[in-house]
Amino acid sequence: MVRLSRAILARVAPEARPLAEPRVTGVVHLGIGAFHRAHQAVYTERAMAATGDDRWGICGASQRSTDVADRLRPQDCLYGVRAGDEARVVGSVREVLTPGDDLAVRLAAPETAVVTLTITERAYRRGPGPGAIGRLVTGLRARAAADAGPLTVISCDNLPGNGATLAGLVAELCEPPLLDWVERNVTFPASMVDRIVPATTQADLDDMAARLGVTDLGAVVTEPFTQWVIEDCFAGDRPAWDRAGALLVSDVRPYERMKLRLLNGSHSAIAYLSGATYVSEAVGDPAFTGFLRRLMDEDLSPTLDGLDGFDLAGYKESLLARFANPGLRHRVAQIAVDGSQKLPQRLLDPARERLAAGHEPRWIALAVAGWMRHVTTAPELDDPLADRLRGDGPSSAAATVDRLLAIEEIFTPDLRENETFRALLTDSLRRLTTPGGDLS
Ligand code: CS2
Repeated sequence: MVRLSRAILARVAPEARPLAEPRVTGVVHLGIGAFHRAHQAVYTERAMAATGDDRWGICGASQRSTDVADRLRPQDCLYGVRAGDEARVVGSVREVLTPGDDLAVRLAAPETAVVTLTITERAYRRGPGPGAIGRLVTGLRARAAADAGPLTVISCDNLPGNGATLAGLVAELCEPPLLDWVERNVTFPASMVDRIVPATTQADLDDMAARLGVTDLGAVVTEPFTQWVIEDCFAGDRPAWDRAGALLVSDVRPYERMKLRLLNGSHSAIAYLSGATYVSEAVGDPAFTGFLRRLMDEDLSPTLDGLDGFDLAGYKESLLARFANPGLRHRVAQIAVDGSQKLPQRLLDPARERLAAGHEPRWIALAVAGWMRHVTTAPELDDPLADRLRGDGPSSAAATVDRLLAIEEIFTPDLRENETFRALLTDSLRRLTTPGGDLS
């Protein structure tokens, strides 16, 4: 079968062809994985289609490998997105850079007005080596030297206050004159992104080929639902993302907390407790769904505020329906990765708030104990703190809880010293690791 490219687009059904053909690259994206291709790239394409403003082509950079470049370059950067039963080719990406390519030259181009990032939670750790944020700063330095104008840098990673967090890490890497330029020319809006995008499988590629009638090695499969809430503080020009369904608001925090805690917190609980292979399988079990409802209703929802008039009950029901989507083969193992970087904002912040208010977050403790069991027993652990998490051989539940609670990058002192929390964790871990243990 012929490979997808601009030259053969006429073979693709008209309703499945790209909505826009950008003329200029106006957006640089760091971390061009499946999530970006199914989320921001789709918003950007729709924004161009809605306005006819074709200056917002995307230059996507990979952080670690040449895989995405190898897949997309032969296809003129075109790729298909299937959401539910609808599949079509997205046309907003114009260029893919590998880790070895010169990203700074793109960041210093005057046509570039916006940078977006999906570099995953672990990229925001202070660590050795330049990393994605180092590459961004190198680009900012080139842009300042070229006097190429203002820039908006939007973190699209699942972290609370992601804009301010990124701004802080960038500032740490800037020398004073550059810092001064950044303060005057660059903004870092916070944003909340939501769309479930499982890793693409060979079966997904085969399915896309059957639907499009051409081979597409860059295809992604996602759900119909999509959401993007962006803090409205742009330094300069931007794609009309609001015309594509994005919400521009003055305060992202209420949305961000709701999504990080209810969606991502439930996801992590599923990953560490369900024993299922796929998320949909986990929520097919009424007893497990009962647990998820209690986690959301009793431990997580009471920590949310600023949502007056918002239908929180409806939101929670819609989450369970999204998780149950049988068309999404979302592996729990994909969610279980990097737990040390995910747990704090998803489950530990709400636990701390519940404890401070005098409550016992027992469902959160059960999920955290599930993570403790996972990190001490999983045959392979994909986590930047893996060596410290694993421990050295079997130990009692109490000893495991003590050892893991002592890891300062994950647990703040107030949680570590909270006897109620420690007892809940120890009790939960004991029951989880006792054959036939009762989780209710
Ligand atoms: C998931 C997220 O892998 C994970 O940790 O919880 O990727 C989740 O699917 C997205 O945030 C949904 O918007």
